[in-house]
Amino acid sequence: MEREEILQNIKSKINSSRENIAQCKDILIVGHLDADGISSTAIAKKTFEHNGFNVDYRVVKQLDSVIIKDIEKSKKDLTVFVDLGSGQLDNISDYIEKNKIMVLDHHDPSQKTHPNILLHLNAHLLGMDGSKEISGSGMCYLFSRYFLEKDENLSKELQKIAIIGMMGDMQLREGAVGMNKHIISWAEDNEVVSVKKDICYFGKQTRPICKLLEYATDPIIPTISFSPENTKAFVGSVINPRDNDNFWKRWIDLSQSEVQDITTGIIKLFLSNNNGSAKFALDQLFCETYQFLDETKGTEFRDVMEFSTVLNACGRHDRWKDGVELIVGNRDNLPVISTLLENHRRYLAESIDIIKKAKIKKMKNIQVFFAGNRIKPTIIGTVAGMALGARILDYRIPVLAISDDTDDPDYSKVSSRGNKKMVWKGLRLNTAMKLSEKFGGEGGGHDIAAGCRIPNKNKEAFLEAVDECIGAQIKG
Ligand SMILES: [Mn+2]
Repeated sequence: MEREEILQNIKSKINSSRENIAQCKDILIVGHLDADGISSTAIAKKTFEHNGFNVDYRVVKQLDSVIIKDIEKSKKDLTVFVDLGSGQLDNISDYIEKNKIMVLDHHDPSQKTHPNILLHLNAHLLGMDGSKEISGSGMCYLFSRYFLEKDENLSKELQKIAIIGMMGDMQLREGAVGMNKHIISWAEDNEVVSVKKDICYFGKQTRPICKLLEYATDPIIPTISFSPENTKAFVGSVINPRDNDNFWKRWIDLSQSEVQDITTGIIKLFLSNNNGSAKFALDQLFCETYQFLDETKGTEFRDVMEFSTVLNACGRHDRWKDGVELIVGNRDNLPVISTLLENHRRYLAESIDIIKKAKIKKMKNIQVFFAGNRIKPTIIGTVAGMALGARILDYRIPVLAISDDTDDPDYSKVSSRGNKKMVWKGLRLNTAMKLSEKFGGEGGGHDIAAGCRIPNKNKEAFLEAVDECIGAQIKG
């Protein structure tokens, strides 16, 4: 569908529910517990507060019956679900009978309608692919854009938050497409963000160059990744890694020719270790990167990838409130945030050690790691992805990491991770995780990273089915 048509459609949906929404005073926003959900929550909060509503908010891992009961106690005039809700409308029908709601989401929707659903803006129902063309934060931004009177400053702020959510939802991995691209172009026109092709690794603003390369995972740099000695020797052989004051240079401190020298050196390593052609190496190594122009260079908030990682850490360690405050511009809690990041890194390192010592079940096309209760379910996917990148696990096949479901002893949680190369060969982990539905579970996600819940009694059968499914994906 044409973009203008989609936007018109959104406008008219908002206009026809505007009066009903305006009659509500006290609002509860319920968002999803990841960087996109936290960004969505922040946009919705700003938007409603801007128009004088009383806003309360919370962020949840999933919208289940326990959470709904708890939400029901808060007795607000309107509940606004962001980055979740579209798919759960049938499950929460009792709640809808008694409470007015609205939903801003980009996940697969239910078609349910009810007079108490004042507005349901869903990417798919509007003709967009919610898995890559728009995030939850993007849906919230579009709502805000047409719900509020035009306000340049607020729009700039909200465009910025929308982009953090896109990154958090992994929709910018191959560059923005669809409505994401459109929102980013508005933000570029407003000098909110600058987009440039750069090395794809994490930490360009904050990590010393040796650390950035040592932790390079997707793609891994042959002989360099995870070897501090080799990394130091490599960097020292191509550039002077320290500046005039003897500080370690970060990626952003490098001159154009230093960037060139390092890149050429890395490409040579790829080629001499049989990792495909120079073009293939370059394609893997470079991607679109996004910088916020109002943030200080060298901080976690300048680079969108780093910013969204901060929010992820907030969500996963139960500090979502700090995350929301951080993006709405309250930086009083920065010491808390930096401690949180440090703890997050330590927790990841400890979890990697657990994987190193664990017994890995090898199947034909997947490998399985059983974590039990040793790694938090909110972190295990990240850890599994790192272990795959670091070649602690077999880097040629995806990993499924299985942990206890802390909410229900009869279930397990499965997090699966692949890498870019596997995706190019056809891997679609979201499709594989959706197989859980045949075994009494539920799941979904992205091609490169996805998850599900599965009843323990069907675990083995499910793993067999996934193994077969992924075998077929990669062959096909
Ligand atoms: Mn999302």
